This record gives sequence, C-alpha cells and structure tokens, in this order.
Amino acid sequence: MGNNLKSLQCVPIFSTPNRKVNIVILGIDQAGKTTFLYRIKYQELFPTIPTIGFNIEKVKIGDQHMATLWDVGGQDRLRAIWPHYYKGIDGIIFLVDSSDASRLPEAKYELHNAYTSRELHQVPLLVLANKQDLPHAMTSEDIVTGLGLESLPHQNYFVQPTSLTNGEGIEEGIKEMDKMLIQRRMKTSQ
Ligand SMILES: Nc1nc2c(ncn2[C@@H]2O[C@H](COP(=O)(O)OP(=O)(O)OP(=O)(O)O)[C@@H](O)[C@H]2O)c(=O)[nH]1
Ligand SMILES: [Mg+2]
Repeated sequence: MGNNLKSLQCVPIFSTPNRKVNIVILGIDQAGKTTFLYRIKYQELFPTIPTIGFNIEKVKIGDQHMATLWDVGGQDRLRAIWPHYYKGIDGIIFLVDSSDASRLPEAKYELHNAYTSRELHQVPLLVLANKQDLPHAMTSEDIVTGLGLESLPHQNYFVQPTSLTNGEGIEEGIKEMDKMLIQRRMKTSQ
C-alpha cells in the first residue's frame, strides 16, 4: 500500500489540459491581420492578399490555451460580416496600422461599432499598434487616445506595439493575451 502511494506521487500531473479558446482578429483593411495570423502560426513573414471571407488557424497560446484564431476581411464592404464571428468568443485582437494616422478615426469607429455587440463585453482585448518599423509610427499612448479605448464599455485591454516585418512585440502581445484569458477565467469562476 505504502509503495503504491509512493509511485502514485511520482506520476507527473497533467491536470491542466489545453483549454480551447476562440479569438477573433479584427481591424480595418491593411492593418496586418493576415500577416499576424501566419506570423504566429509559422513564425514567418508571408506575402498576403486582401482577405475575402476569413482565414483560420489553431495556435498554442501560453501553457494552457489552444486558440482558434479567426482572421476576417477588413475591407469596408466586408465589415458587416464581423458580428457573425462574435458568438462564443473568448478574446479579441485588434490591429492598427500605426503609421497611418489618417485612418485611425475609421479604425476607432469600427472598434466602437463592434462593441455595440454585447458578446464582446468582458472579453479581453489585445490591441496591436502595428507597423512600428515605418516612419512616424504612433505610440501606444496615441493609439489609446485615437481609438478612444478609455470609453469602451469595459476596461480589459492591453496595447502592444508590434512590427510584424521584424517580429518585434509579437511574443509580448501573445503573453498579455494569455494573461488576460487566465484572469478572465479566474474572475468568472469566482
Ligand atoms: N512595414 C510593415 N508592413 C506590414 C506590417 N504588417 C503587415 N504589413 C503589410 O501590410 C500589408 C497588409 O497586410 P495584411 O496582413 O494583408 O492586412 P489585413 O489586415 O489582413 O488586410 P485585409 O485582409 O484587407 O483586411 C501587407 O503588405 C503586409 O506585408 C508591419 O508590421 N510593417
Ligand atoms: Mg487579411
């Protein structure tokens, strides 16, 4: 009996299976959504064409999460389809082209419009201030103000500067999403 107990104690405990989460990647056209999807899936930079419809990949996030990432087309005429991806969503990644201040109001409009859907409330939001490698890229603070993040219906967001071209900030952003997913789960299970 004693021996049996000892050997049981030595068995590694895989008590945290991968948790399945759904994450939708939003942002207006040219922000870098598809580039991001393939960058984190294959750790490579792939040439992209504008997305019509959606792309989908499964990616491990942190130690606990197996994420299904939905990358949807961001062209004006395709944005009406975004709400079809909100059901059962666990996280949002919103990309912005930080080098193009002229389109920030358009991005803000679409982000706030998305938040009129209640499914997105309380869901962690990771904003990627992308294209930091380009001249005059806006800072995280510019993006917080320009997107009006403080006036969203909830305050569970994080802004991460990234360059998908040179890979900067991607890992940090994913780590933050992982953290926010865990925090949300702990909060909802209380
Ligand atoms: N310089 C630079 N270019 C980038 C970066 N990320 C993406 N791009 C480029 O931006 C362009 C648009 O990228 P996509 O990933 O196709 O953009 P998207 O958001 O998926 O666009 P839609 O599918 O039309 O909604 C491509 O030419 C990318 O190579 C970046 O960090 N820096
Ligand atoms: Mg795309």
